[in-house]
Amino acid sequence: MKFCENDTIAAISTPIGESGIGIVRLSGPKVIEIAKKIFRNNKLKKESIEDFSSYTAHYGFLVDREDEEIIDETILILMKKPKSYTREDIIEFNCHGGILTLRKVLEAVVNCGARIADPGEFTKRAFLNGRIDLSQAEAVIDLIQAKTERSLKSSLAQLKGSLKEKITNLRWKMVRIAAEIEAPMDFPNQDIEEIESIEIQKRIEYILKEIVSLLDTLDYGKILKEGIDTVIVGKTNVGKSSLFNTLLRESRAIVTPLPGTTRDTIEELINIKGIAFRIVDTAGLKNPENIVEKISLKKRRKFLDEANLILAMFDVNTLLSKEDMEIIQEINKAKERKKKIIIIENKIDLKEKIERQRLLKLLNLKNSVKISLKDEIGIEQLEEELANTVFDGLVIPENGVIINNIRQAEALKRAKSGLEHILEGIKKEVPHDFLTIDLKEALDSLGEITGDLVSDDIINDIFSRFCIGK
Ligand SMILES: Nc1nc2c(ncn2[C@@H]2O[C@H](COP(=O)(O)OP(=O)(O)OP(=O)(O)O)[C@@H](O)[C@H]2O)c(=O)[nH]1
Ligand SMILES: [Mg+2]
Repeated sequence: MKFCENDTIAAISTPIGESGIGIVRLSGPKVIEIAKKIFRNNKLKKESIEDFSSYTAHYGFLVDREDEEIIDETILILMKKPKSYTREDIIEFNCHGGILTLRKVLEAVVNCGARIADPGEFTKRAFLNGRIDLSQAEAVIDLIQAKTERSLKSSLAQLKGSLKEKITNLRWKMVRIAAEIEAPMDFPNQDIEEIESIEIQKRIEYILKEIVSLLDTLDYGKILKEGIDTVIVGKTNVGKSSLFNTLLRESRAIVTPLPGTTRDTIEELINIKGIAFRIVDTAGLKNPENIVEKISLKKRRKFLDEANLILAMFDVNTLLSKEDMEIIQEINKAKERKKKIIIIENKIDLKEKIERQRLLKLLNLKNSVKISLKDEIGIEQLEEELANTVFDGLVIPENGVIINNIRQAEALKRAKSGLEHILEGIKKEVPHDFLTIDLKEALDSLGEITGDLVSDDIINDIFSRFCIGK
């Protein structure tokens, strides 16, 4: 990705397709000059856009600069630097939403000297111009891609700078330690007292603790961001597709009294209690010799393998069958890779025949959730259970500061090992000025999270994940 501050960039910032309005956005030093060439007021006269106040909207027309032919009706919004998203002058043309019109507007601004923006380039400028740090830029991507209100809230917190604040605070504490170690050496005539090892140790241990608890939020952060891979398994006719539809609140999967209704797996993203579950409905298998069922079985094993959460369904109205036993076996195999499992007993509106204690023992679990999809009993409890199971054993930070990507985690891990090295050094009574080397490395690692010290490659990688126009 090239970056030249003298460029003025432009992009269609709204999704491509038919819509009420569409926005073409420009940022850079020449936005006013460019807009003057194509923006006319309602009497089709030229406007002195430089006199517009910042954050005001102006009705008019966009024209082709060659022949003054009208391209579209528009509302121009000017945001003058530095109080704009990129800290440069920004102009947004609110146009009609058709793709042809928007392309024509984009073409017109390019003909006047703008360059088409790379994906994420507006946000990259915001970062390079110091308006946001890297963790906030990442929050912008998360915000755009947020699937549930919970993940939206956490991205908003990060966008507001909660992680940045935390990291800056920890770095500041480390800088102070380094300064206190170095001061007596740098100013030998000033009688500055040397900091004691035990004091350094105490402070490093505190910082280390904070870093470890931040690292612990990774699993929670990733769940908020990416959701939970969930699979529904059970014998034919147990009600898998009925459950899938109920959770989705939509008749997505076909449900019939015929065993073997679902032939292929179906997958949907379902929002339950603010968490995104990627749920797969699998096929029950009646006679595994059948060629279709052979493929279905393979698929089921693959999903069991990949899922984070297994919903194991049983019919209370029947005894445990051969098919049930096979599924239990498959689940237990998959369980070795520390997955979470919920036993669901369906059809409690019918007579109870299931050997519950035996079932619980076979799957080595203490509880099951009892429901009737037909009479809609127990659905709310099941949804509670789903949310609780997902968050069980995870660290949910009270202050809302979380990390949610590997880049941030790797940087924290490097800082962590640097600090651990310092603690070892203190034990071995190495001279204090050696400690500052590790301290500075740990400082740099933390700096990578906020982007105070990162390579161009990392920056380019982060911004290339954006959509165009952001
Ligand atoms: N009585 C009763 N019937 C139910 C209940 N839940 C589902 N059923 C019925 O059970 C039958 C099978 O339901 P499905 O949801 O298609 O079952 P499935 O597990 O997807 O079946 P396959 O796709 O064939 O493996 C349908 O006739 C449903 O109406 C329930 O709670 N009580
Ligand atoms: Mg089905």
